[in-house]
Amino acid sequence: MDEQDEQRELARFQSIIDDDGRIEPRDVMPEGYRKTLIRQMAQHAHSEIIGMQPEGNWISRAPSLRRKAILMAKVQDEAGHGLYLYAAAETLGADRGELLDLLHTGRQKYSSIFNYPTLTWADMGAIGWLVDGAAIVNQVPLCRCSYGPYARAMVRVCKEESFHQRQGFEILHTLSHGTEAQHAMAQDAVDRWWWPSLMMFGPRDTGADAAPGGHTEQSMAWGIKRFSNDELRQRFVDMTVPQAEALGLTLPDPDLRWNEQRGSYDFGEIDFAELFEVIKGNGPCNRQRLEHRVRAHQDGAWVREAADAYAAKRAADRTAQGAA
Ligand code: FAQ
Repeated sequence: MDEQDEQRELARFQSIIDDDGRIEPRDVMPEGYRKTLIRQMAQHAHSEIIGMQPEGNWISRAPSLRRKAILMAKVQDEAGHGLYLYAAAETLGADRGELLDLLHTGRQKYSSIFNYPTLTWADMGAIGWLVDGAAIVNQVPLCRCSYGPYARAMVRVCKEESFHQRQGFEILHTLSHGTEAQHAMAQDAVDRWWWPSLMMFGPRDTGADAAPGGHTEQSMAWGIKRFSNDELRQRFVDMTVPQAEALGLTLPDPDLRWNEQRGSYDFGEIDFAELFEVIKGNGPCNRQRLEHRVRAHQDGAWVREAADAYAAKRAADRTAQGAA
């Protein structure tokens, strides 16, 4: 493509963005747009597969067969979400093996939330209710992302996340209305997961707790992100407070109160120093999560080799059939 053609194609890209249309894999796009999408989608995919670990930890200890079956299905769903997202990143020319290598060597991130330990069964409820709840608030707008394959993957992911959120709510509801000890266990889990869930939305939009070189402004201009981190965080708080009341549980924030003027809840200061430490690799479980992930990848080498051998055999058979 000569320079003039490229300019024309880039003008076409901009007009699709301006008209709130969808960019598809074969469309010409600015290099920055492609790189931003690969970064975000890869981090998102990594979060889904690392996110299997905290809950996977409780599959063998679920309190009933029904709970075990549900938890296994949920963890399996997260693996599926990882697959949709890696496949969507591949439509931009990314190589899945290379993305995994970037994760395994700590050069690409995954969500901070999965670096916290799951200490009791009630944590399964808190993850479903709060972590999947936060994920839904963040991901529903991504169903309108300007990049078609990412937007379409998100539609399916969000449907599944809604089930996840409801099963978490149901676990906590059962515990909260059970014995005194069960209620205390549910409250303790919510106390531990509330603030890290608010951190999932990322650094603040402005001020001292904003990320140096943050991506929001450019990502919003490109229609990748539709709302800023603080806007989505506020939406999550407003949605969650009445649900906590319905559960009979409290949220661990003395500053949480309805603000009549803003028509939203005010909430206390988030410890962003903690978020930045976890993102840097210094959270409670960062090392354990990455080591486990690398080990699982190594253990799965024989499956990849068998799949390659099978594909090569099929290709050879087809060639032989064609020659016959
Ligand atoms: N953790 O300028 P921004 C799930 C990084 S849900 C770690 O705001 P951006 C479902 C950010 O990457 C969780 N790093 O960046 C599930 C950037 O670093 P970089 C996953 C964080 O991209 C539930 C820097 O800080 N969901 O898995 C975090 O515009 C239950 C500056 O930040 C998604 O990934 C964080 N919390 O906005 C699974 C959703 N926050 O790349 C299992 C898609 C920020 O410059 C069980 N992603 N950073 O080195 C997004 O919406 C965005 O990427 C944000 C960050 C909002 C996460």
